[in-house]
Amino acid sequence: MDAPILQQAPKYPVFTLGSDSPPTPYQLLDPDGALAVPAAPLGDTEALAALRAMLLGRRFDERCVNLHRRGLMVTLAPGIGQEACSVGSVLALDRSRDYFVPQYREAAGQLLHGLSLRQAFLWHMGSPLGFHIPPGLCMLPFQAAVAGQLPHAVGLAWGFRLQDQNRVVVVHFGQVNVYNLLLYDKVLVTRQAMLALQERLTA
Ligand SMILES: Cc1ncc(C[n+]2csc(CCOP(=O)(O)OP(=O)(O)O)c2C)c(N)n1
Repeated sequence: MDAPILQQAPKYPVFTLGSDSPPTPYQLLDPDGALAVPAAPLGDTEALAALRAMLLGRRFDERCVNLHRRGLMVTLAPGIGQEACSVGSVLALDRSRDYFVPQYREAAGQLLHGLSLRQAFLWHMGSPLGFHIPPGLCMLPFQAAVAGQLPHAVGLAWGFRLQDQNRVVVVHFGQVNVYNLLLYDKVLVTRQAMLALQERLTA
């Protein structure tokens, strides 16, 4: 993919942590499958490519679940039912320079962003080779430690900004990640890293 497909991102509702009101879902389709917005954000070709990527992710996860049930895989966190989240965000990226930072349920998006099926399978088989990111692939490896990917993604984005590089970093995380980030060690690690960097920059 040479250029971002979504030239103009739709305005998503912002959910403030601790707020009483639940977030308003952003819906493109109504429960009957009819278009709920005036115009489709993707053309037919782009929508088909997205669907293909989602189906590849679904087949990959289903195959992994089967192998896992037969004891042939180790850690497994399938993304079945949430393929659109990772595929949608990857569609907005320029694969040659923007980074995709996954947690562990984003196989569909990772495959679309350029991860090979072999590499994806290797990780689930417990091979350290699964963590090797080939040169040119703008992606960090899967992350099993909840919220561990967040400081990495922030550091990456910050580094690009300091170097005036016009690159986007997208990071995925689940609901519990937010609490891990706020309550546990990650916030301390991130804060410490930020302070150390600030010190170096102002020295
Ligand atoms: C640092 C850390 N603490 C605890 C766990 C155990 N653990 C594995 S998955 C998980 C829940 C994560 O939930 P969420 O962030 O909502 O993502 P989901 O798996 O539901 O997609 C926890 C607590 C872990 N992997 N890492």
